[in-house]
Amino acid sequence: MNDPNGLIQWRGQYHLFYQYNPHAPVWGSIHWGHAISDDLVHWRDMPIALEPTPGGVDEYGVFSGCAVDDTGVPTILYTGVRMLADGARLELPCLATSSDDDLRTWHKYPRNPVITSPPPGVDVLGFRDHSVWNEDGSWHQLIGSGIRGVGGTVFLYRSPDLRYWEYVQPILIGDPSQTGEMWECPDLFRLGDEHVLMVSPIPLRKTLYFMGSFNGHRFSPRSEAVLDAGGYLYAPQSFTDSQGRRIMFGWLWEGRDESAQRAAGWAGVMSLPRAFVPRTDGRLGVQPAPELQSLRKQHTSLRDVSFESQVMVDLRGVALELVAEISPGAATHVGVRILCAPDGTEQTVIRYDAASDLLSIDRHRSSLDLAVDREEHSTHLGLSTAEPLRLQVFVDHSVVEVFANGHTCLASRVYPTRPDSLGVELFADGGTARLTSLDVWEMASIWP
Ligand code: DQQ
Repeated sequence: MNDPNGLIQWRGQYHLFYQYNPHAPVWGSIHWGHAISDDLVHWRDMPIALEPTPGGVDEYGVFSGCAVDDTGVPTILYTGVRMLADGARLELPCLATSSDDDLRTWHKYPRNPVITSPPPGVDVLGFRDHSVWNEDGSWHQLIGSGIRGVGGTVFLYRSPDLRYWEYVQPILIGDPSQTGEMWECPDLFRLGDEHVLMVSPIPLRKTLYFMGSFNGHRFSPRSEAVLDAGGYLYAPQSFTDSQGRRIMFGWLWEGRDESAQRAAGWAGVMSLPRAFVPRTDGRLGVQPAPELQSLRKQHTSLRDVSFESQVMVDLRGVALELVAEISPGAATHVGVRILCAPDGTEQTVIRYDAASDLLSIDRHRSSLDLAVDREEHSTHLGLSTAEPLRLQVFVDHSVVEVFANGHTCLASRVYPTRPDSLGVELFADGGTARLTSLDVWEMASIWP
């Protein structure tokens, strides 16, 4: 699987569609897979929702798109892709509707594509992926693109009925030296008093977000940042649920090579659902969906401990949630080691460097398999002087997701080889740190 698609809460159920190759665990022959959940945690696999139509405008693939409620009719806008004789890809917006409550069956609009070409006179690098919403009685659609030699861009269209679209203009054009040449998977939403625009630029291999204002035809960015600094999250999509929350999923790609993916028989996972929350300090607030707490099982905790060197945690495992609040104090580095072998030959280190204010995931010793990714990823956390490090870490076999201080995320992939690489420990280097609280839970499986 790759990108999340068509996120929508319909008749009380959450629907997660996703880019899916049913034939092999590598990218290709793109269909839409489908899963349903009542609680964002437990999912039911559904039959394939959309497949390429031989001889149709999407015969090469049904690429990414989104879902909307068209006054009671669930409607998808996706990218239909066809190969041209010269080997170039023709990417055009297509529409499909469903008439069953589980959104199992989709009917492609017979007059697809709903937009027959990119904006005239513009030399585009791609024209795909959709963000659609209704405002002031009219439908708005964003399409990801890039203008050759100019930069990544997001085009805006408007429509009275989702079928007839009028081109408006680019809402934002990036600087190719900073933000890549083509923007995949644009997603625009309001959060508090501001707007957030996410894009996944080629060739950056990470997702950027801009915070700023959208006035109906142009987006004015106030700030720009990386959505997840772990190096694995890409092509996220968000939607508003019935509680008014803005929930996001992202694709986490693999950190092992194609032969290992073929041997495993699968590749790619969804991130945990994340909720965006407005903040007053100008940053984008992100937290794991609180529903995940329903998976908490066996628990251990520690309160108010001063420590230097290690503190062993008496819970071990490959499916854990850890919540810690640590004041570095005199320590130069503090953090947590997970998936540790008893002799330390395998371990993944989540480390905060107080002097440089860098939070990192260090995978140099994550796996004895030398073929998997092992480079470190880090980001500035922006802690103020007295602010403690607040970590929430989810470990799920090869997936590690770190949430820090309500605004910083690093998702990573690790592949320990030893069955006893299960240990958890806190550490402080170079001085005494203070642990205000630590809670660790073993997490239940989401599968019956
Ligand atoms: N994945 C899809 C595209 C999108 C890309 C194809 C991003 O629609 O641009 O599988 O990962």
